[in-house]
Amino acid sequence: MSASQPTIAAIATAPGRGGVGVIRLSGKNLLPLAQTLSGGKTPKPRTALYTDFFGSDGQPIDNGILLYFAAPASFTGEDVIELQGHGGPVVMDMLLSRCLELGARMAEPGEFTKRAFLNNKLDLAQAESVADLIDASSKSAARMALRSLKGAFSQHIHELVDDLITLRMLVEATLDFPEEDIDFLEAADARGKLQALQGRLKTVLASAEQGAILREGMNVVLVGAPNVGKSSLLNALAGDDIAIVTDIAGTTRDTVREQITLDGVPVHIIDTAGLRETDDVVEQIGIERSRKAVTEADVALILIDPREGVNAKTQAILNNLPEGLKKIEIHNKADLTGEPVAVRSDDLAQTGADTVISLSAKTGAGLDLLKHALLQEVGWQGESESESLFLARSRHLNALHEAEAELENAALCDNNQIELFAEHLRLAQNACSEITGEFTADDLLGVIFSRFCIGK
Ligand SMILES: Nc1nc2c(ncn2[C@@H]2O[C@H](COP(=O)(O)OP(=O)(O)OP(=O)(O)O)[C@@H](O)[C@H]2O)c(=O)[nH]1
Ligand SMILES: [Mg+2]
Repeated sequence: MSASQPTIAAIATAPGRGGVGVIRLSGKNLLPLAQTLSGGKTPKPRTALYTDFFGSDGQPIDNGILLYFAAPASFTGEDVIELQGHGGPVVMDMLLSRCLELGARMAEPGEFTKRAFLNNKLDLAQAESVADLIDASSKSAARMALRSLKGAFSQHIHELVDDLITLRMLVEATLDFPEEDIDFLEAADARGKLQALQGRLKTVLASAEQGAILREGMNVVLVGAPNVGKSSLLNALAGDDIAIVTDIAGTTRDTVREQITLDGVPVHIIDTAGLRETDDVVEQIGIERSRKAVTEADVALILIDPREGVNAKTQAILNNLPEGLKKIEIHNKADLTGEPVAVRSDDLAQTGADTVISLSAKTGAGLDLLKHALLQEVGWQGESESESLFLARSRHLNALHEAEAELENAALCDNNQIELFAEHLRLAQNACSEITGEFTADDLLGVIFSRFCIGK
């Protein structure tokens, strides 16, 4: 990185009060700043220095621990200072202002990690896993993010890229000696090697797809006519009285959101106002929000009372469901209707759903069937495999799919299309390298790091 990078500073701990608050600085040649702040002491690298932190008037602002990491042996690869003071918002603000006075500027979101990436301390997939670890919403997600941070995902990508490079070298060598190209693809077993590569890519992709489910979770929306038991089902799934339940149609007026975890997979459930024509202004707004929630969902649970079947109200809802939305038809109130609690065949479906489940939100009978069906809808194969999964982002999946398509194109080339064969391999390699950031446009970096929190 160029020498002109300014010193950056940020409060690294969460806002609010805490026992300890940390301010982090990164830049070039920070020793003089450390000396000024600590009133003339010279910190030794990687050694805790207990000191007062002084203001410009020579008065202490706070006291605590100063840690100094000399470049390049630091998180960012630059000089890094951490000030561990008392974790109150006022003290932290005063300390931060003092750092700015001494020449630092406020760090942008993710800027520390971005510098670590630009100084080759982390590759891009590792940098992203820093944010994933902080944002992890389940233990398995946190475990996977940490494994990616330590380079497990990158390692698999590097191995793919290495194999691609080996195959490319082989092919490109042939391009230099055109008289040999007649049966080259057979002679050098280029096709066999390509097939092996395709197999490995497939394995990585499968792990990444499962990991993406854990990372993104799924959005489930409850829809249906008033009074069918949507809120009751939300409460049953959450195991808590989140939403108000009454026998008055139109009880739920606003969308109610709740997150649960099924087998480690975060599931965001949205209960909606039963869509119906109404003069009530508040309910109308709620219904509008319901419509919006539906557009963000992965899976819709369509609740009906099988005694009524798909009535006009339900039909109106069905007409407005987006194409491609996965649907499960729920026959609720099984305790009243006498339908056996079961997953039933989809030719019974009155709503075009893939699956029909009879259950009772009130007694909880059949809830396990629903939970299982939800995990199946998103393709989750079970927590037991999570040790080999990668907490992939859609960016990673897209790149892997692109590489997969290029390898397929390469496989289609015949013996006199070796240049084309080589070109597809090159494109596949570029796609893989996008994941680790060796081949990534600057604007993409901007997008990735801007989603971090400040101070990281
Ligand atoms: N017996 C029985 N009653 C149920 C069941 N599920 C819901 N109910 C009752 O049906 C009524 C309506 O339930 P809600 O959960 O409020 O229905 P809703 O679909 O959220 O209704 P709106 O918010 O008005 O659209 C309440 O009296 C519930 O106790 C069930 O499985 N069995
Ligand atoms: Mg309700």
